Amino acid sequence: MNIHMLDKYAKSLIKQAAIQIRSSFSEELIIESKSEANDLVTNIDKETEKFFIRHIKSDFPDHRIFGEEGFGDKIDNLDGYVWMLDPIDGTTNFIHFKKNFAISLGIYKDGEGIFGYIYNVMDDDLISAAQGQGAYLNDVRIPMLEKASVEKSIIGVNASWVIPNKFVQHDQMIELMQTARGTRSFGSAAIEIAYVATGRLDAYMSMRLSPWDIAGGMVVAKEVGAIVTTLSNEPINLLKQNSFIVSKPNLHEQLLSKYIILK
Ligand code: 2AM
Ligand code: CA
Ligand code: CA
Ligand code: CA
Repeated sequence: MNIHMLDKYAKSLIKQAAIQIRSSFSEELIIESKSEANDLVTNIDKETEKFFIRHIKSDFPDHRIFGEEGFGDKIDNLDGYVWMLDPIDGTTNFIHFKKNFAISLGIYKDGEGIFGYIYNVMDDDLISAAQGQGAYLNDVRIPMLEKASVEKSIIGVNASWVIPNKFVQHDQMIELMQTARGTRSFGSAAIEIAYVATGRLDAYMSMRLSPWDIAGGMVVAKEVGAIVTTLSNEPINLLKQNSFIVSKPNLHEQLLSKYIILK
């Protein structure tokens, strides 16, 4: 299969999975807790991951899958093709709002992002990117990002930033909140990265994300000129959890130099 067919195949799997997720609303949801009471998973997260794995394993036996719910492979290197999948990013939104959740998928080859997808299931918006080929919102090319000042920017952050943390001094966080035009929190890292890529948010940051939350979004971000690093301005390591910032280029520099000052 050539690389263009792989892209079409991945998009088709995403759309099929989404149809199953939407139709699940007519059935009773089974909700369980994972590591802690607020860390939820449903039967649909698991079934969706299994759906992808069943197809990928059958059609690409030498590809590996790194999925949140653990039905894929144990990944300790990025050799060959690795599909990084979050079957439902924003499970709490899925359960409570029945919207604002996404299928997040990155296809990597020897550690390089080849394809990235973020599919907002209920909005029917597919953000996709192929390495070196630009990024698209459905069939429309997403323009390269332009500059933004802190004063005119909307920053994606969630309420956990008010809790003392190792990434920012409290005073600097207050100053950032007072200076920025606004903040937003959408409850899905993948959707928030997609919003930065499409210019709706100017930056998004999180203290801890997993590879499947960000792998697809990183391919998209690169294609529109967004900068992605950890909050310590280091490259992301897709084999472990990382702190995370994605931003318009000049804003990334301003945020890290002026506001996000490691303790
Ligand atoms: P999830 O819905 O796939 O679990 C919510 O703020 C965002 O953070 C979602 O993208 C969510 O992904 C992710 N998230 C939730 N719990 C997390 C955890 N314990 N570690 C890392 N990311 C988490
Ligand atoms: Ca989860
Ligand atoms: Ca996730
Ligand atoms: Ca998930």
